[in-house]
Amino acid sequence: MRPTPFVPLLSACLLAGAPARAATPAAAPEPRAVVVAPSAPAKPSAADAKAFVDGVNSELKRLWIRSSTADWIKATYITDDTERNAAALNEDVMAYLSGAIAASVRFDGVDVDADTARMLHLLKVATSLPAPSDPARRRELAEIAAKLEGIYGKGKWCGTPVPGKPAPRCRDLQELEEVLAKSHSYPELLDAWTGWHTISREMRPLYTRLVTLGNEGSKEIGFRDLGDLWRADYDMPPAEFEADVDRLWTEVKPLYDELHCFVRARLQKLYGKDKVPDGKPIPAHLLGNMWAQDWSNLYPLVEPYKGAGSLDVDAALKRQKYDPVRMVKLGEAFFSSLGLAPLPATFWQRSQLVKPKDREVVCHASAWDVTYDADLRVKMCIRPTEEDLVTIHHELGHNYYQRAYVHLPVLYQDSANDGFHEALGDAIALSVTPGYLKQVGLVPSVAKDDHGVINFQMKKALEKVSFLPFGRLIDQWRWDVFSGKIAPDRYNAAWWDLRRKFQGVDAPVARTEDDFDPGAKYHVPANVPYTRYFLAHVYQFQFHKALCEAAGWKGPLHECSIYGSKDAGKRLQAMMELGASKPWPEAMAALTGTKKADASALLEYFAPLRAWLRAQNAGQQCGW
Ligand code: X8Z
Ligand code: ZN
Repeated sequence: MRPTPFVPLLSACLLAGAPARAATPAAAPEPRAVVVAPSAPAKPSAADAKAFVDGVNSELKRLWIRSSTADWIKATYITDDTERNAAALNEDVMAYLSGAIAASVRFDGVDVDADTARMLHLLKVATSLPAPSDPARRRELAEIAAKLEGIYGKGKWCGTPVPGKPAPRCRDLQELEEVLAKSHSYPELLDAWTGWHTISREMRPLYTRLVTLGNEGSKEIGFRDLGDLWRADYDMPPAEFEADVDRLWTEVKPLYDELHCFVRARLQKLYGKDKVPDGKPIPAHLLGNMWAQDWSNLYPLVEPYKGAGSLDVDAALKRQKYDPVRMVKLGEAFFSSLGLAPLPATFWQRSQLVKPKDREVVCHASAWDVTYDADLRVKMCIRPTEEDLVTIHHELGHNYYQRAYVHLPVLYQDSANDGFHEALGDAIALSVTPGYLKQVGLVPSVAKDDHGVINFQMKKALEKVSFLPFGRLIDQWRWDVFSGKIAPDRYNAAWWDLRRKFQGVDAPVARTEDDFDPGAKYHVPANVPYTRYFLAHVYQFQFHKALCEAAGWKGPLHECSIYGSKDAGKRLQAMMELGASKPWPEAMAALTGTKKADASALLEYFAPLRAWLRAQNAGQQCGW
């Protein structure tokens, strides 16, 4: 599925630009470029098939530019009008794709060249939300998709009114996230967590309908259900892909379990065993993040050796008065040091880097190429924090990737698989080491002793290792919802079953089927497939290791920074330029020399911390 940026229907976070896979809608009426067979259906030739995909590439590009333009406007200015406008243009894309996919069936069995065959396949998986061919149902689906993302973007928690007291101030997600990140007051955390989880209740009927209509659209183009379609975009049979994801999860789970055990013990000290019991999942609101997917904010609480290595980048950013533009320039400078060309002037004119005060926007970060023509943009609401600095590198990774494959036909304007798109910028951010931060003046010194190393590793593990089960479970829930294994009357209960099972995290208060907690996570209402991030958390360490080797690095993996290495930049560029033109194992080999996804680089990176955690946890009752 296409990575695309944002769009509601689209897949991804990288939105725009990448049109395709996964998302987009399509144009309306008769697919202009699709040649409909005349009455006597002569067997088409390979040349006919090639002409067909050429036509699809040009028509899709036209339609995607229109829809991603409307999506950009909507995401940066949510109103009923921009929502309706975006839905209409996405509906056009949906219509076009349905027609083009149906028309492509006539080339089944034709002996076409490799590129044509690949593009015919990519066309079928080009959207993460195929619509039914019935126009009324298609329109309904496009409207629901736009509406769901809007509900999330506008979400606010206005507190529980207390009779006789002034109404509490309404808070948006950013403000509530700030509470989750900073507060150690149990009731304050609980209020912010439960408050945010009220915004998604109204999504439930809309989401249920999206599932029905998305499944219908998927069946029409030959998939069992929408999850089957999502899993078909990895150059292997869907069942093999699932097995591969499970293999990776099994490889990394023991490391997660050690981290979970250590963090739970520290939380018990702070909140007491009545709140954080032995041998039980951790309450989800205590992990420093609204979704318990990134525990970096717990670092001050779990810092292994007080003060060893000064890693307070937040304080340095604030002290040095970094504004959003300067933070993005710092990210750009990293990519420039690898020999990649600077961002275009239009990036600075067109991006949304600061949260506008006068209107509703979707703050969830995304990177776009709105016109599939290196019209690169980032949409964020940047705050001066280390977390946002890392996200900036993540988003710029999308933008540099988009630019590298811009010369390709639009069906190839995507990453090798969606995990590649998500891994790129993260791999670069792994080079934001204490040594690099010192070089740019964001930490005063680098502690190279064992204590400094363990502290730095803990910080990285809180960000990366904590994420792994979350990345694994979101689509498990959706795959099961799409297949019907999870029925609507168990949406919420099944969600918490998975969160307990994979993350060892539980809801802090009883939940019911009036709640719709999956909708409180952006990618569910925005319909962005999520396994990509799980893959990316594995791939990024493989990429990092390969780039470090290209840069001639000889030391431990966690100390390597490729900053300034033109050789690493060349290796990266060569992989990115392939876009989606080759099956992903070939792109993996171009960068890393191996065709497989493999968690060994991640485990190598965290080896010092893992040994340390094991010793710390000795004698503890780990697990849940
Ligand atoms: O959605 C994102 C990016 C945009 S593609 C900001 N991420 C996932 C999330 O926030 O849940 C990056 C990490 C995982
Ligand atoms: Zn991303």
